[in-house]
Amino acid sequence: MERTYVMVKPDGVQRNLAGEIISRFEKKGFQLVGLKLMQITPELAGKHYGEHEGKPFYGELIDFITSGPVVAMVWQGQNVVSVIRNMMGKTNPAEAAPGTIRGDYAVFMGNNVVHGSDSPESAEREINLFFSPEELVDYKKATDFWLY
Ligand code: RTP
Ligand code: MG
Repeated sequence: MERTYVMVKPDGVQRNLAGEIISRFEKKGFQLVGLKLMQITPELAGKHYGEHEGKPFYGELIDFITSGPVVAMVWQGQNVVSVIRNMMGKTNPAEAAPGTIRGDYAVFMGNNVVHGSDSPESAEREINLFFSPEELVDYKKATDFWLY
């Protein structure tokens, strides 16, 4: 079953949106398999956002993502990577459609409340970066039959 790395960013935690964001993915029918509140170090931030090193917004991005605690999560389900990206909305909240998380709760590119892996390959890399295998829980849900 496909998995993705999702994170409520520091602005989302400060604005008490963690529960709302988790709730959307739960109601959609995805399964939570890993969850923790953590403070990202500059070193981990550099690894996570390595693809953006050298870009003009890189410094601000690292400062922002290390500015307060984040809620790190792993979600599982069919096509979970692309479906969660769609539920998040466009990177720039000003362009994100109403009904998406960024469309409903954010206005500014730098503070867009949520992260989700952009491909299954990124998901595997990011899950390994943020979670050890023992932190991920493999379990059956009684409702599996009613989903998908
Ligand atoms: P994320 O990785 O944070 O989930 O966001 P994303 O995939 O939608 O966007 P990405 O291209 O990976 O960019 C990472 C974060 O960098 C900031 N950004 N600023 N000023 C700019 O042109 C610009 N481009 C990107 C955003 O905060 C974005 O979430
Ligand atoms: Mg990205």
